[in-house]
Amino acid sequence: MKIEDARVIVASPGRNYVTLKIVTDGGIYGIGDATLNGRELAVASYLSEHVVPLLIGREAMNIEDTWQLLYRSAYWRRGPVTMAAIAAVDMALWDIKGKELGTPVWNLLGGRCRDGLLVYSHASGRSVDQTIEQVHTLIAAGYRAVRVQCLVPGLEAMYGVPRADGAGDGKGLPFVENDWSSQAYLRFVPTLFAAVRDAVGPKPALLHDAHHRLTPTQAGWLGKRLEDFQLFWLEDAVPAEWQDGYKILRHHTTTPLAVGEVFNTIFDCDRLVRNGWVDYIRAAPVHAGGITHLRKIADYAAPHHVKIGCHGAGDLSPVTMAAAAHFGIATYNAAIQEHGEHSAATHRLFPHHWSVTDGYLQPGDAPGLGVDIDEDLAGQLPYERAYLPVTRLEDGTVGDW
Ligand code: GCO
Ligand code: MG
Repeated sequence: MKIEDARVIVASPGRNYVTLKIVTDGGIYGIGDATLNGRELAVASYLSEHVVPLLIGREAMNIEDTWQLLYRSAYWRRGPVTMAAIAAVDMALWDIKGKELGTPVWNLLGGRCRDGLLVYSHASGRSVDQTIEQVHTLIAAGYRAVRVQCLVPGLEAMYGVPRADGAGDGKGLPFVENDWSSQAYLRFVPTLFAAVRDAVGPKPALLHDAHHRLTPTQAGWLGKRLEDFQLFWLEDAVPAEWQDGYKILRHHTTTPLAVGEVFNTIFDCDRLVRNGWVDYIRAAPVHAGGITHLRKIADYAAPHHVKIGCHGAGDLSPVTMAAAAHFGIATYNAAIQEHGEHSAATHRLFPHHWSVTDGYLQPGDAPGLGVDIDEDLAGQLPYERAYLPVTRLEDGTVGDW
């Protein structure tokens, strides 16, 4: 079965998504997500200018061979743009293989090894009371795990919290800069978790995302103060370009640590995993080379007691959620999956068989990935330039978003 055509579809049902559709000579097609939030067109052009010409005429069933060819032939290996492009091809080829063989991708990955994949959703309030209310609402809706973010008193806007006018937390907007104070944040977060634990009791899993803003010693201070509230994890406490930051952090707290939504290969995870400096790797199928490469990361992590909890924010398309669902139901050390919100228009654009019931993600039984794209609708939703924000520290220097 040869690849006959491949095309890149960029559509914006409220935010931009980049999708690759690969069509075979037998008419079977597969789709893959290539969305890199804020840099979408770089991946779209990498795909259409450099990758698609290499795909035409290739055997569609040889996923590993195509993966290796795209990875090695570039010479300039790794990086988010390259790896998101390879990921899209990889997902589309798994989708095609499943359709050709008439079976869901999870079956091709070894079959189910759990009943459902635990998911976490987001509670994000502008006050502690509002945040607690959202945690209660999510638990009532069946979620067993909730990420808790709340606006730090004194700040106007921050990561993970809706703006004062009710809009998203700054993502998908023209470029904005928000003020940031790590000191105010550090003072506040332990009081937030004391209040939330008090309100919900010991059972619900609570998570928190520090979004790469702290130094190792600041993060150690925070992690230590959160120990009594038994977080499921503290995410991205420090940026991980310098992995030894996690070594320092690890020695200051027993709060479980998660990192890796910005990782794109196994090399980003290597020292963290090998040295046991983190508990969870958050690489996602879309940014870490697809199902093929994510499986290798998971297999490397497993004997080191490191689990996988894939990134799944709303800027990763429902195609990635499908890939994560198939991966997670069939991968022994997949522990949890983020379930970010998609707009109603996004669900319409990407009809899918995956679903979340009773706090668990189910991939469904449709052949392939069980997800599609409505190309007519995509044609009516043109790309809109959008940026992620940055922060400014009190003295005016640029901080981490
Ligand atoms: C998360 C992430 C996201 C990222 C976003 C960037 O944990 O869900 O931190 O919210 O900020 O995906 O595009
Ligand atoms: Mg995050």
